[in-house]
Amino acid sequence: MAIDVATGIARILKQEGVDWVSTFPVCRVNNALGREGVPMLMMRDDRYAVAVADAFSRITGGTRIGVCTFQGGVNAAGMQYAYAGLAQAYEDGSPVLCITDGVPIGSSGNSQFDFASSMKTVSKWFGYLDKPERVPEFMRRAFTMLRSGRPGPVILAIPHATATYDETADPYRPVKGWKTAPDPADVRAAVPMLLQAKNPLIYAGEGVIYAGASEELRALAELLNAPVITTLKAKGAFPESHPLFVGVRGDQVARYFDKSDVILAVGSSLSPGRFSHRIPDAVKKTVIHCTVDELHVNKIYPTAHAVIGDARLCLAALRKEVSDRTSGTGRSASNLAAEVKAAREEGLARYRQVMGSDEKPINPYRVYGDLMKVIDLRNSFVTHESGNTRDQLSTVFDTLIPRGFLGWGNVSTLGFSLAAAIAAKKAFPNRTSVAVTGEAGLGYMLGNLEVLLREKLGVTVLHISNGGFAGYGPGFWGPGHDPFTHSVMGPEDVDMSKVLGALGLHSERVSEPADIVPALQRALAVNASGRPAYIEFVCCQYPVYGQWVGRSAE
Ligand SMILES: Cc1ncc(C[n+]2csc(CCOP(=O)(O)OP(=O)(O)O)c2C)c(N)n1
Ligand SMILES: [Mg+2]
Repeated sequence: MAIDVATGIARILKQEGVDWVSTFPVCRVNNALGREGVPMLMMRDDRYAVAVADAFSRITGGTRIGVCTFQGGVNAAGMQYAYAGLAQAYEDGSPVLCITDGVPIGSSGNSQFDFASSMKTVSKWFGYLDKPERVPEFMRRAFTMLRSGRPGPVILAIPHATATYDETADPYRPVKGWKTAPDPADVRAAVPMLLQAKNPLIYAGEGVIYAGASEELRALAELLNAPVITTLKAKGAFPESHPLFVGVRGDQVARYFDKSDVILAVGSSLSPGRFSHRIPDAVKKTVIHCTVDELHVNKIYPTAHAVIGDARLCLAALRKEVSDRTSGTGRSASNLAAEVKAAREEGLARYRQVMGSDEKPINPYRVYGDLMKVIDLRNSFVTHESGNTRDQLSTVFDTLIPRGFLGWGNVSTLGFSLAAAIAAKKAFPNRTSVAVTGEAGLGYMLGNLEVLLREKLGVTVLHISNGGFAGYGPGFWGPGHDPFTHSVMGPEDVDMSKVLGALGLHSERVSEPADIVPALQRALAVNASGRPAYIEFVCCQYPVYGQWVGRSAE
């Protein structure tokens, strides 16, 4: 049975359980998606088309693959704009599938910008479909890469979407994805170090979420009696109400990093960046690195032992070994849990205080504190923006379930929060979905807010409106910091709630601290009937939050 390439791809996506595809036109595969009944979530620019699909893969921990299409080929305008989204997905290791038109044979080399080589720098695999009958082969390979090993984007370029092939010649069967289990010898070598440690510490990365390993992490932490720190992207991998949870950042995190003698890093590449910790005095500590990617071993710090494999299988193997060696009793550590809990409370005290603040303009922490009171923390999704909302929320937001909060951004690209909130609504329609942004993030997302209305997505955008880029204020990064690029029009100059109200969102502007809770409740109520909401909180600038350990001054 002869079918065209685009139809073949659309049918395979359906076989792979893909329910919708995000897009910004034009891409030839879209015609087949429409004909084959695959709904398209049309964003208002190409970067957001990528970002929504990327966020969907992240939020579902890779159990459901986000797919997007955008313009490529000889007029790769869409691809040039989508590049920002691709770079972000690649940087953060998100298993998103991107489909675009390829440059047809006979037209290569005509433009200045080299499509293929640029795509290769931001993908786990860039596939150029040079023959129509290779559709099943390429799709199999794509989904194998998307579901196995270290996650990352896959890009397929389709130069001739209307070329035909025989669909029955190589019938497509969905790909399951494979996990690797650790070498038992490595597990046996690692466990004595953990048991003999004076102050072991678990540093958990996003690999724990992709592996669905939160339960195993909790069980091992309890058995080892070890405090747990998570990375920004893994926030929520460990229940933050647990007495062994130290935090993501802040004074108590620094204290436990300093104090540790053995660090079990799991599901993290251990790459110190702008929004992660640098392990202090790492050469004097014993680092046990549990990772799916052996090329991350000895990347930055000397690795004493590596346990290579899927985080869930590694944690399960370590737990069994610890249990066997201790007759099930684990490592005793007297009142460690109470100590950790007290240290966390102490570290958070200054923020908890401002969470109850009545000051005007409103302190942003008051908004976060009230948000935590209003939403069901076990049935909600909240995400931050680049800027103070990231730094503040990742310091204080209580995340009780995996992906109850999405931390993102090894480098953090403004505007991603809206894409994440949309993806969360698609992944979990019954969960409250909230994006918290400053004015910079809002500027990026403005054009895409129409999507919420058109698609009836009950998402709430909370704007910490403080008239400037609070992290870029005069002197914030010490003497010599450039204060010239800080101020924008603020709440005295423009009422953004009117702007977004005119667009059709339920919108409010809140200046009184006492009005925060009722305004949030009204927003969530309209969300329940599929109407998006926007609340502008007239806030002060308050660039105060927990620090990353060992980050050099810039
Ligand atoms: C695409 C992109 N360009 C530049 C930056 C650098 N950047 C990070 S935060 C920020 C300003 C944030 O200000 P605002 O949104 O007002 O938040 P506030 O910190 O005031 O709450 C900028 C320019 C970035 N993160 N992403
Ligand atoms: Mg601001």
